[in-house]
Amino acid sequence: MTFLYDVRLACLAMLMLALHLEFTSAAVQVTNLRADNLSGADPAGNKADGYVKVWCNGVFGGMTEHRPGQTNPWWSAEFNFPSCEVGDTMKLEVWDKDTMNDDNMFTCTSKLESGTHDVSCKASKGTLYYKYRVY
Ligand SMILES: [Ca+2]
Repeated sequence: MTFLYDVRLACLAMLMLALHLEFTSAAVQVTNLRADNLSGADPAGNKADGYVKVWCNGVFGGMTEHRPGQTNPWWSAEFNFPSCEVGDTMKLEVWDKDTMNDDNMFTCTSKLESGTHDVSCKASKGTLYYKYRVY
């Protein structure tokens, strides 16, 4: 019986550890990135080859995949910031991929509030939408 009890205790300890890791692995999560009416940064009115770079409190979280020639792109990439929290600043830059030098089309910043939020950021070269969740 003592052995069985120890196994149960070990399982409980592992479960608690797993839950702890789950909660601390993503303090802020950014998902559901998409954009409307993106216009290319190049002359001659070409379509944008959009992608997005994401920062939280100055920490670079990575970038989305490219969406070549799309005016209303969406991105499947998700971003996690373990050390970000309420009050920190989220920054997203929308870029147009080019052969030589990529163009920064516009930048969106917002101060993080608790809970889950759908954010839209309208600029002259398009509108960016994303969702973030503070854990
Ligand atoms: Ca381009």
